[in-house]
Amino acid sequence: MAKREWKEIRKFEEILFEEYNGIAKITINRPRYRNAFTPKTTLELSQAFAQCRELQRIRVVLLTGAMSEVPEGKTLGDVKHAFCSGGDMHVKGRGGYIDDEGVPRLSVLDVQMQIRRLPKPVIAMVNGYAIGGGHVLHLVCDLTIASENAIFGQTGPKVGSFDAGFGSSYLARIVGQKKAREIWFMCRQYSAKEAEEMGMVNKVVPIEQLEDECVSWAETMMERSPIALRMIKAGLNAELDGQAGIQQLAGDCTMLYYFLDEAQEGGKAFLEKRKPNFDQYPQIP
Ligand code: S0N
Repeated sequence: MAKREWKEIRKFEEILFEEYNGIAKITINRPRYRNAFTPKTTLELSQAFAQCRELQRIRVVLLTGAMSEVPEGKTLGDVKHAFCSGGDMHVKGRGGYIDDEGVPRLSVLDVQMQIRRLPKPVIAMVNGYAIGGGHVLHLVCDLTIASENAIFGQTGPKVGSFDAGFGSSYLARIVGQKKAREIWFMCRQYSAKEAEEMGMVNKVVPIEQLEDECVSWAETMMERSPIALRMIKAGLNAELDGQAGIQQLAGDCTMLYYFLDEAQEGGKAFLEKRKPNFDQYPQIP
């Protein structure tokens, strides 16, 4: 693995938020619990994704989980790691995951929406277990690159939870209805290779090469037109997200329209108390 200096963007308690050459890396940092998320983790994830949207220098985001400690004499591949094992069972209560004020929350849903709506590519860098709500998190990312040791699966019906939103319907769009039902009804675990064959994973690499591979994909996408990528992401979402998806795509069209003289003319004419002259602009067939 190439040695690269990730620089901290902001300090959090349960995640790491770093950047390197235009790439942000968000790491769920609870390896003791296989990177299960609490309401604090999801709040911090939301804040980091919001900042990724604002920071113009950030072009691609990687989402991953902190690696477990590797004892002396062992290699990365000898040890179990996790991307994310879903909601933290220690704080699962009535109505959701209980935050420090005693309020039940399902705030990972907000994080899922933020990832989908972020106008920049998000790569899930899956370095181990992607289970339960952790599996949904990788699904909603634009791309998934996994290490050979990664394991994918759902546990909901075994442990008293379910995600019938993106975790089911978007899963079915990717792997098909029969397979999606198998994944949820049977609660089996699948290897990275099987996940790749199902179309849930873009590429599988040895764990030592995982970050290099993700950075290389990010760097390739950074050579592409950001607005082209943004519009493609919005279009792919719109096909599935109904009016909410059209709103997102239409919003991007409005942004582009505001760059035109034709749009500026309307506002200028209003302020100058005259009739707008839209005839001066080309009417392309
Ligand atoms: C990941 C698994 C398979 C790893 O197994 P392994 O390697 O044998 O490790 P363990 O010994 O099991 O784990 C090591 C330590 O980590 C703790 N731990 C693991 N996962 C969790 C977790 N999710 N919560 C809390 N602790 C966890 C272990 O307990 C162990 O600790 P110690 O050493 O003290 O024993 C395996 O760990 C596993 O199967 N984990 C559970 C996976 C799971 O079922 N996750 C929850 C699934 N449900 C959700 O994610 C809920 C989603 C949800 O609620 C939702 C639905 C719709 C809309 C919104 C939401 C929402 O979440 O907000």
